[in-house]
Amino acid sequence: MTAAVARPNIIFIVCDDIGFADLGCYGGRDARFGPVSPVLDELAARGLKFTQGYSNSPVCSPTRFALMTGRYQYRLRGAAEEPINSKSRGSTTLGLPPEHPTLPSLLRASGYRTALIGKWHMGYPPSFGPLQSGYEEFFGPMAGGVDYFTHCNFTGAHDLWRSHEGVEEEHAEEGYLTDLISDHAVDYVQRMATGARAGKPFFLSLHYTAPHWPWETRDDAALAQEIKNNIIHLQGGNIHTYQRMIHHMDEGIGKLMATLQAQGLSENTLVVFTSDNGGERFSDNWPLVGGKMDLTEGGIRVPWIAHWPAVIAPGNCSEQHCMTMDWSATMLAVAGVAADPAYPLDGISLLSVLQDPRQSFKRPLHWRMKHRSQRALRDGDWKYLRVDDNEYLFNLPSDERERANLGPLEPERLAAMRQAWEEWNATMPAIPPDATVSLGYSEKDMPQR
Ligand SMILES: [Ca+2]
Repeated sequence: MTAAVARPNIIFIVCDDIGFADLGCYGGRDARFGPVSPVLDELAARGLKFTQGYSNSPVCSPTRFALMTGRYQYRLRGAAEEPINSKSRGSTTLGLPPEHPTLPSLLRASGYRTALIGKWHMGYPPSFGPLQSGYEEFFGPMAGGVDYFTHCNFTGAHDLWRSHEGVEEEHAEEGYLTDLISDHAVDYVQRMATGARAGKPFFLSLHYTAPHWPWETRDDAALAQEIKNNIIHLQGGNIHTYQRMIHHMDEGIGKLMATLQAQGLSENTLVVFTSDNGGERFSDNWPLVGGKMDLTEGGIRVPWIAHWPAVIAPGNCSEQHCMTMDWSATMLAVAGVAADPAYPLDGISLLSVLQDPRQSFKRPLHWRMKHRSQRALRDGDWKYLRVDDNEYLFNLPSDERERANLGPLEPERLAAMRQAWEEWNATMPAIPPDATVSLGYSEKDMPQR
């Protein structure tokens, strides 16, 4: 970064369970009503789009631990839950430990204003919560999934919160959650604008629950009453509702971008958009296979869009390999903030790629899941994958769909990648025996491919 560019504001947008090809700019089909994501498509056109970017996990809360810490989530007990579920309310172990340095705590200590608007999903107060982990402000749910109208979680408990005098308090507010989150984000930027123009930048985590179940659009308040005891909503939904839910979020991001423009902040605000994991039952993950909970590409390859007119040239595409925690490192780098030496980052900054998309660097990426004993290593063109007791080797540029297993043709390469994965895994804590796996549905509920 040149000295002429002041430290940017940062808005990091994470949506929930979107598929690799749900957005128009990633090849998604139009909906009946037209383009699904015109705002995000324009953001990509005016910014930088990554085609080989990943989430740290194929499921919600582990990815969020990696985002917050800039480290492989396997280092923390709470992140071993696949995912944290509502039964963990009251737990003193299943959450993000408040003493752990985080992306917002490090930015805040360096002078940033910080807020989380949207989903937390890393443990419940009083032991855990966003205000204990670096955010000055919070509005949103603590759980992994809540109804868009009743704001109740899977157990039926009301789960909408806000910050009040430095602590999280339960908060009732009527409205469609996607719109509430957008409105609170717009309000936050308006309140921070004067300070931001005077050299006090802000970091806003904008964590939509959309397009996660239940399958409700802005017009479905009556449906929310019908399914209030069953928000996983296995008997409902369709691609049309699903696309509308994404569109509602896209509209909100449009309002936010217009607010940045009106406040004179759009030039030097880094806006990043991604998903916490791959797509769920109504998602389009084309051309990838699998989805949420899978280490096949459909579970972990996600959209990554970065928009920052002061630094990022418009209209480019990057094939740089990266995962969620690399973006944590990137945000610290653009703010000129060092990690805590006692908690060195596993993430690597992508700032050089943002500045010049022709740049790229070698970036091996590792994953593991208790669910089905999965493991994966992406290294260059190659991917080593294990699911249950089966091992595979894929050449991703020639076979993104992971159908042509080259393991039998290249046993030495497979063995070398297995060895590399095991050497990495030996540097991580073991998977705790009592870690839980929670599946939303199985083949009893709907046929699998
Ligand atoms: Ca998710």
